[in-house]
Amino acid sequence: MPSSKSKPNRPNGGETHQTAGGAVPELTTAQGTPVSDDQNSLRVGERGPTLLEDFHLREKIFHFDHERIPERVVHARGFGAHGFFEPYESLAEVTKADLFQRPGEKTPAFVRFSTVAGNKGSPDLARDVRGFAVKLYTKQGNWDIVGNNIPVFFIQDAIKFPDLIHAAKEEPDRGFPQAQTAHDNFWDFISLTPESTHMAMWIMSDRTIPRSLRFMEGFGVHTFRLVNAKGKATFVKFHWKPKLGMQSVLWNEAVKINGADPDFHRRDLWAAIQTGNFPEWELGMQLFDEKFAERFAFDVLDATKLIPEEEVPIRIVGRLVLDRCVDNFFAETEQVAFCTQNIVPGVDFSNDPLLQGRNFSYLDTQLKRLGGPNFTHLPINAPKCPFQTLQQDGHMAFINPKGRVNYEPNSVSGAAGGPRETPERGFQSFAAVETGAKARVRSQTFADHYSQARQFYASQLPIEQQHIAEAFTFELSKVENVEIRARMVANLRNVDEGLARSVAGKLRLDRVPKAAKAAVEPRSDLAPSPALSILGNAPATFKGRKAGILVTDGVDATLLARLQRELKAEGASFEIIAPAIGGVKAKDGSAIAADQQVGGGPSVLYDCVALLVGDGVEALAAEPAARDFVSDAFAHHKFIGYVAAAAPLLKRALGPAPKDAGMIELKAGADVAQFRRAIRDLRFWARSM
Ligand code: HDD
Repeated sequence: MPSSKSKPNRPNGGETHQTAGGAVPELTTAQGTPVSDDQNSLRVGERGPTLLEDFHLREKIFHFDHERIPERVVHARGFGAHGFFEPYESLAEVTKADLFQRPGEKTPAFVRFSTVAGNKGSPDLARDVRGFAVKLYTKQGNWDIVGNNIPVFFIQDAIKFPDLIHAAKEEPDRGFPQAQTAHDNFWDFISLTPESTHMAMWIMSDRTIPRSLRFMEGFGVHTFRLVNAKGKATFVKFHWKPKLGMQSVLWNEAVKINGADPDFHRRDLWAAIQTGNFPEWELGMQLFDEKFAERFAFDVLDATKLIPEEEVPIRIVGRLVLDRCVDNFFAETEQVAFCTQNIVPGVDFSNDPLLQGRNFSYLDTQLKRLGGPNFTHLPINAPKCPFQTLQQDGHMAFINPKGRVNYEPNSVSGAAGGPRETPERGFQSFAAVETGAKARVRSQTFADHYSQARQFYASQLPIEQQHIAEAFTFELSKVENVEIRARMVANLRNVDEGLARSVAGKLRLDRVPKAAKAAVEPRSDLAPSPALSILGNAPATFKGRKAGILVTDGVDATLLARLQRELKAEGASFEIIAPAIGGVKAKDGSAIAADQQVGGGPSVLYDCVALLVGDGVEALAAEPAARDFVSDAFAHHKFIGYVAAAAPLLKRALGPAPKDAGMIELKAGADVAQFRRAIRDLRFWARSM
């Protein structure tokens, strides 16, 4: 009888990867029993039935069967990283929160970015709000700022959240569309919910197609309170400002990125951190008192409104740096549980009805998702400061009280008596005085649904306004019911007549519908807020961005090296794209390695492109992927550096030489330096105007 250890018995033809003793860890079962054979199940004879007693097989399959946990009901697709927060100054005058007391002291942080509507496997460049959730492991407990990359929200009351999400997600009968708001149910709900109009403007702007998670702002959205040691409260809105500035892609690019690299955002964040280019945001606070809240044109408890930076300036108080990728995606990014209710002494809630509802939802959802009340024991969720409760047992309890006493009050003195409350240090709610009749009402101060939508639109540059009109056109063109399209345009008439007419025209509506009836007459006297524009606040640097350098055999190696040096000096990265992944041979005979084959490295993955081609250009120009590389870069307003030899490729991709100042011929080092200066504008917008 042949031995079960004989070489042909192994599926890979006999090669073994057994432990040779020493450094290689031994494979065991979950019970620690060493495994002798992980290739074959236990059977009777060579061709006989498998035995039920094969505990290794059963344990392995059993565990595999249960590998998935329910994905988040919203924000399922996300990507997280570790880092730290450090304050620039003491904020003791406004808050006693421990993390803001000592300038330069680092508080560990974990951040998870996400999209909202799509499932866990949906593409990164869906047009969607991005979640921006920050967990700060302070010395007085965990503080979660569970925010988004947009400062306002769709709805004013948490009771509407299930409706909003049902409408946004795939339709229940057919199970599609995935990760898109471009369908009937979403726009049906939005067009019937005027309070969402402001948010609709934001989601149709380029904010929902960010170029990188690193180039997004973040917002706490709600008004919160900070409370100082004397018990004095100050209202606050939280902002995260990216050090590398904001940047988005074009919709046409987003669609193509989703095909070329559905993991575009997570790969980008991973690569940046792994290469030591740690993304950084500054924490800003808009601080204001009750008096301001009373005189402000809108209710500060209404999450569909923002406070313009021009009205309450943002005080920059510290920075958040992400400097470490996760070791294990599931353990950290998937199991992290953010809860708006997680706050620390010195921070408090406001009465924002959306926030109040969220405070229930997040704790509740973790029970389903993580399977029990002990999710706080998981290393990613556990505080990093000492913590002790009298909670016990339940599924997977692995922090268990020792000793006899598990209740309070008790008469056991000292440490054996267990943890005790600390009135001085412990969290105390701000003693707000609340009165009023119990009722299901919406305050009249929440009733103006259009004025800030109008202000947002007026604050955009013409090209940004054009993108908004195009986004509405795209989305509403996917809506099958003409009445819904018209109802949305009727809402837009309260925002901007030009926008409404342009969208109506592009949808070819029979007629421009009458403006929707507004609960409160929209104001037209709100000054534009320049801070709300992305392009108006462009960063003027190519730092953190990526160039795509297309090469063929015969490339000028000196010019290539110069370009690479300039890009590095700018703090940018680059990839070499070649006809074959094996690379090319330069004019001087040297071998140039490739990062991408031209079919796998379309220009949508890069912020600018350079065409450093040589003899191989004719063959390259025959490839559709190479022509798309050029024509897409051109259509997406990217700066294009090229050498004279690129003429046949340019001609086949773009037709007869459409030269503009965004296309820079690279003859010598000086041109490369000029190219470097030009790409700091990120896009050559003049091309479209
Ligand atoms: Fe929410 C997840 C942000 C309103 C209920 N939300 C979730 C995440 C973010 C936000 C970033 C993902 C956290 C992570 O990465 O794990 N949500 C927001 C913002 C809102 C908001 C900025 C409005 C200002 N959310 C909101 C409401 C409700 C919820 C009104 C319910 C009443 N959100 C949830 C949830 C989720 C969630 C169901 C799903 C997974 C989770 O909590 O942990 O509880």
